[in-house]
Amino acid sequence: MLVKFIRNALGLVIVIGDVLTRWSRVKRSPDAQEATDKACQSMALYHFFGCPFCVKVRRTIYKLNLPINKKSASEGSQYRHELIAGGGKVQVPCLRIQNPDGSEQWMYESKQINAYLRERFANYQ
Ligand SMILES: N[C@@H](CCC(=O)N[C@@H](CS)C(=O)NCC(=O)O)C(=O)O
Repeated sequence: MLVKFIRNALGLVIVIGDVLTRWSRVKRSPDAQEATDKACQSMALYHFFGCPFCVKVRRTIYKLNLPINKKSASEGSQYRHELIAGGGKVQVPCLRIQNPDGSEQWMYESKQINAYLRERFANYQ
């Protein structure tokens, strides 16, 4: 109970710190942003609100100006079941990527997700 409270309080502090230190985000031409928006429709981020690893990925998503759908995987959420069914475990952040051939990739690890997003959207300017 106390541990949960401390964890939630710390999470809130991290989220507030994140929001207060978000500077500029990538600006694209209307055509490039449209292509970006379309590409993002094939992705979803499973996350917890106060998880520091999720904050790290959400910051990258914000900076790269990516309208990726965010799904809370907290206890009791329907998306938690989606995450387990698709990815195989409850660990966040997890990026679901739908490939053009219909197959899905469930990418865990904040470092890998950030590297993937930076590389994939580097040329969407
Ligand atoms: N190495 C992972 C760590 C991710 C991690 O530890 N996430 C925690 C939340 S902060 C988690 O999913 N825990 C499972 C749970 O709480 O059920 C990363 O960088 O993404």
